[in-house]
Amino acid sequence: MMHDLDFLLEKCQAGKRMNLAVACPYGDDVLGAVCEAHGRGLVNGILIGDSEQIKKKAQEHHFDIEGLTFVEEKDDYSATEKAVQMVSSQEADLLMKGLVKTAVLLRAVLNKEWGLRTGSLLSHLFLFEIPLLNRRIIGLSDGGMNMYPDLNAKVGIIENAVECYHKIGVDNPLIAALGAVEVVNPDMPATLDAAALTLMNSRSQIKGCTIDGPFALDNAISEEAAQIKGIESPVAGKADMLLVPTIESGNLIGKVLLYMTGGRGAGVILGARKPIVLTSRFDSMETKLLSIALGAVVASKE
Ligand code: COD
Repeated sequence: MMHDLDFLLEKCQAGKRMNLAVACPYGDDVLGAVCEAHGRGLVNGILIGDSEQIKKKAQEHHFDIEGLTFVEEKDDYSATEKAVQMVSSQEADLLMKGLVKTAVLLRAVLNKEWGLRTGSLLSHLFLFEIPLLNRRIIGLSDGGMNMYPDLNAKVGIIENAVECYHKIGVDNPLIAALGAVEVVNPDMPATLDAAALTLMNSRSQIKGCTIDGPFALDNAISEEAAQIKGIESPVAGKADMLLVPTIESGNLIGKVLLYMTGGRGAGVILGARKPIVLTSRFDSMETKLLSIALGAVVASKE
């Protein structure tokens, strides 16, 4: 069980400095985080957009832009395209979303000619550090990209997450497939998928992790709750990652953890040629910095 996300900053600092291409960094949130990450030596920041506007914003907020690279692309679509192309041509090692709509960036990433597709499913993984659980780290997928994943997509989501866990040093992540209850109920498709995934894992169709489910959220994260329900499982109460059934359930759990429990997090899109750092405007500077570090650690191991 991991605690405290600061290890990501340490791992990132100790590794090779990755080149981070940021599309449209006009918001003070992303620009501030990139300047901070660059200043700390975590990444080399490449800012793609209207340079004048970016510099003005940096000046307004006293951000240090010393050493950052500027690539001039005034139009948002061209800047997004350029940022994606810099990653596909290996001029940059990872991508970050600035002040551009998530769907616009993701569509550019999925572009068949110059995007970052690999043939695998792309999915979003968020690692949360939860103060109420002694800063325990719990991952969650997918609350950011795949809306209503079927069983096949859930396999893809798990495989992406497992690869990421291995890269950050967790050799056998414990994955809880969530539903509303901890028993299989044929009227609740999420519980059927959870049972199928558990069997696929036990028959080595999905490797590198231990999957169990269905679980309700409480018995996935609390050993006491699991005990009260009489659930015996290596994952019950100890889950490293929660596989959620829909984007709404994942997004809601994530927002509760970040904004109602004072937690921090780190989120990236996996399964593309390189990781994509995707944060929301309201995320704290720490969450953005940790997300950059997570992306850079994953990129450095590819
Ligand atoms: N992985 C790999 N390929 C994909 C994926 C994926 N997750 N999703 C779509 N594709 C491919 C399809 O196979 C197809 O070839 C092409 O992309 C277009 O597929 P569509 O028509 O289903 O995709 P779009 O363009 O309508 O939508 C793709 C988005 C990623 C934009 C869409 O799924 C989306 O908006 N997701 C939610 C993102 C969001 O709003 N997140 C906010 C919460 S933070």
